[in-house]
Amino acid sequence: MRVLVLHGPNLNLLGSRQPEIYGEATLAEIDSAIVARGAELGVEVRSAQSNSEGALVDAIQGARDAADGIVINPAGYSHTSVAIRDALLAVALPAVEVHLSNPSAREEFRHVDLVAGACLGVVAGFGPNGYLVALEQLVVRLRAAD
Ligand code: CA2
Repeated sequence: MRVLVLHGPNLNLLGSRQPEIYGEATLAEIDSAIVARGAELGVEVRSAQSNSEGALVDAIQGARDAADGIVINPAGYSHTSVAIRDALLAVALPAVEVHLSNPSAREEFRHVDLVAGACLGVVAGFGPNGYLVALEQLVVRLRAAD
């Protein structure tokens, strides 16, 4: 079983800025924890980060032949991107959305999420642990569908 983990814009800055909102873990540390949990679950995890909407769309399209499911933190694009939503719907792979913070408890513009409706569910507000929960629940659904 193969899972693609996608991180959206600015998440490459994790650990260096705004730790009061996003925590102190770096993206590399988060990715290592996801890969380690994947290994425990018998799942091969690949991850990628991009600041570009088009690159994220390309990665989702590429996952059609390279992954069984997707964990995605679309970051700021969650609130604006019809293109990422359409890409997820087009590839029709099971996906789980993750947010480190809880966008519903933040500014009103973060309350709109265009990507969530293309996902099985959303994990938000639990910091890096949210990625592990998202991976675990994605794997539960993939195994149930086998
Ligand atoms: O809470 C999340 O995971 C978000 O997806 C993060 C996005 C934000 O636009 C969403 O509303 C919620 C922002 C990512 C910015 O990441 C930074 C990391 C470190 C320092 C500055 C920004």
